[in-house]
Amino acid sequence: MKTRNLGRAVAIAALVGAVAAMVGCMAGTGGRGAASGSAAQKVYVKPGEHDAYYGFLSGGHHGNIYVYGFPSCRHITTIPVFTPEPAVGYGYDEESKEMLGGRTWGDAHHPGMSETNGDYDGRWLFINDMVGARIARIDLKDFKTKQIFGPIPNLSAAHACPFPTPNTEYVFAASRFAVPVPNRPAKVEDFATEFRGIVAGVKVDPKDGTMSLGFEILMPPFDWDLSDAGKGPSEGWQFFTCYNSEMAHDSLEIKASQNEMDYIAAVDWRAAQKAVDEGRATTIGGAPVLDPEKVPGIVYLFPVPKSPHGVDVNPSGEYVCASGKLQAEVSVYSFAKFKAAVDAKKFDGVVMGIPKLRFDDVIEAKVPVGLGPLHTQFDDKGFAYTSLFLDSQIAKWKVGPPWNVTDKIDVYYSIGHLMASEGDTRHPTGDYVVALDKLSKDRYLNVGPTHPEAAQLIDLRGPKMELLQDFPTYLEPHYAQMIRAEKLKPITVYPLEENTKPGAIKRAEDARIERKGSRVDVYMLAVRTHFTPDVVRVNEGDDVYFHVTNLEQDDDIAHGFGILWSNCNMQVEPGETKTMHWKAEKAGITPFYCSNFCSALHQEMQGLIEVRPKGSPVAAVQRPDPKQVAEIEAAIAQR
Ligand code: RUQ
Ligand code: CUA
Repeated sequence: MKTRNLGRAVAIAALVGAVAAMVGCMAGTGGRGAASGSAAQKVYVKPGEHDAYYGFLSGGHHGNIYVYGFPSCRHITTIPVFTPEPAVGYGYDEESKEMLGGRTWGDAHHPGMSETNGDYDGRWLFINDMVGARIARIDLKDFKTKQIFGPIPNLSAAHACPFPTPNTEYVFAASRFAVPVPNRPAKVEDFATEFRGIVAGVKVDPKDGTMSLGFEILMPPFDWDLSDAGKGPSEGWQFFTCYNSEMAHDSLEIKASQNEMDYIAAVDWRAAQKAVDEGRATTIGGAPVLDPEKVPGIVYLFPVPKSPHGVDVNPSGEYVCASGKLQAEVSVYSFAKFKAAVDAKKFDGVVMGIPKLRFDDVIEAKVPVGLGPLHTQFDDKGFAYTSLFLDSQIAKWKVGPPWNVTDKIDVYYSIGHLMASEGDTRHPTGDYVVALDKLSKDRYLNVGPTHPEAAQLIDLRGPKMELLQDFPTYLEPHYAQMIRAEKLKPITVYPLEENTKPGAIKRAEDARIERKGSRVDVYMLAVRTHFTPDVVRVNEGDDVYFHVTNLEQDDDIAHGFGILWSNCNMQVEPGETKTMHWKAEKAGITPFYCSNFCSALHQEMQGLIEVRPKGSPVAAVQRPDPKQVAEIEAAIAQR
């Protein structure tokens, strides 16, 4: 016991010393984590100071996006996307409810930052819902989900998605599971003849990011897995890996691992769009679908060993890297060789109308990285980093002769994706890579059988990779994006003068309750520390729509609006108006209140709904007491 205490005292003394040294060292680093020193110093961001990077981690089957700061590895916020979120009322107010379309989950795998000239431009973040074949757009001006596009017709799940093109002309989706197209009754034994895959090109409006369907291509019934956009010399092409070229419909873990080679499909998206514009598509399920048998020149196949997973184009755009899950190497293809073979029409047969190239005609190098290679990212010094699921390692290798592995680092445990800082762009920064590990096992305090996911920050700046920090995440990041913080300039309030929502009011004297039949519209103002009106009279059976405008223009002063005994709650941010429906089920009194702590008198920010018996006489328009209105106006003027 005594020795243990002594050991502890020594440890504490050492720690105090270390912290003192650290504080000394940190002076002048701007709190963004030191470039040299211990791992602790490198992730230390002084209280009150900001991280150098934003990280956007997909939430997997939690259906949202987690925002982290790096190098501190602090979880900053969660952006709800495909799943309702009661704290902010996402999926509770009318607009977000409509966007979700009644669905309450999604499986979010691959966040994709919008790009200009192949680099992150900080405008939008796209994220797929694999299971629902949908793509969402988050506006990085306010970190809010603005559009959910889909379900994309004919597509059964969208895993190879969204992977934006270098100027965000398109985001893509490809079906993970083959089904009949159009979907109709069929026998699963007829998989090879009746079923099809689909690649979809989803157009992105360059001004506001609005997505719409550009084209679809009928593909063989393989399981389309991952994607990446060509850049530089390969710009204009989109690459997709697949497994199950065996076209098995059961026992896939055995039957889909038989072929020596599966494929990468290379789609010429400009040619595909042109073919649609020329009217060469057939409409299936409302989508313009191109059949490669009838429209040649839009897609080609080349072989990849042993059930590939990730496909990643290097920063210069010269090489396409793919890893067979059951092959201990990364296959590096030369885009120039691919293009030359296509131009020379050097084909090795055709698969359902799609010309196939010879492996030897396109391969540039085979890099022996280790077991279970999945995904590859890049730095600014000509190196690539490949995650090794089976070895639980990251391998660093040289892109270019001698194509050798120069370093390896252990990760804990079973890494899936990895994310380097701006590591899938034309100009990676080469600072960090985050390992997104599938299993955390013993790395954290035991919280029962549902373990957290494990992520690890690794420094790339030295000659050898260095593990800096472990951090748990909630279920379940797949891919992520890391962008330099200075590229994002989010707003902190919604300017009131730009609020043109139909339900918005900006003065207390405009607060009112209007009735048309059994529909009641409440135009309500929320400002510290009052709802106007705070007494609402309705009749039993009424459909009440609360349009709540938060008049604040100060940072971080959001008001909540929650109604007792109901499923109704939302958060209204400074300058924002939100609408929420509430059904007056039962005569009696129903209180409502501000559910988001906003001020010293937050607790007083409440009101009453007087629900009268059905058919009680109520005025067509009710206005709050003029004296109360005058008080509120005076209070607003004083701020
Ligand atoms: S996957 S572990 Cu959904 Cu992107 Cu590769
Ligand atoms: Cu408004 Cu609390």
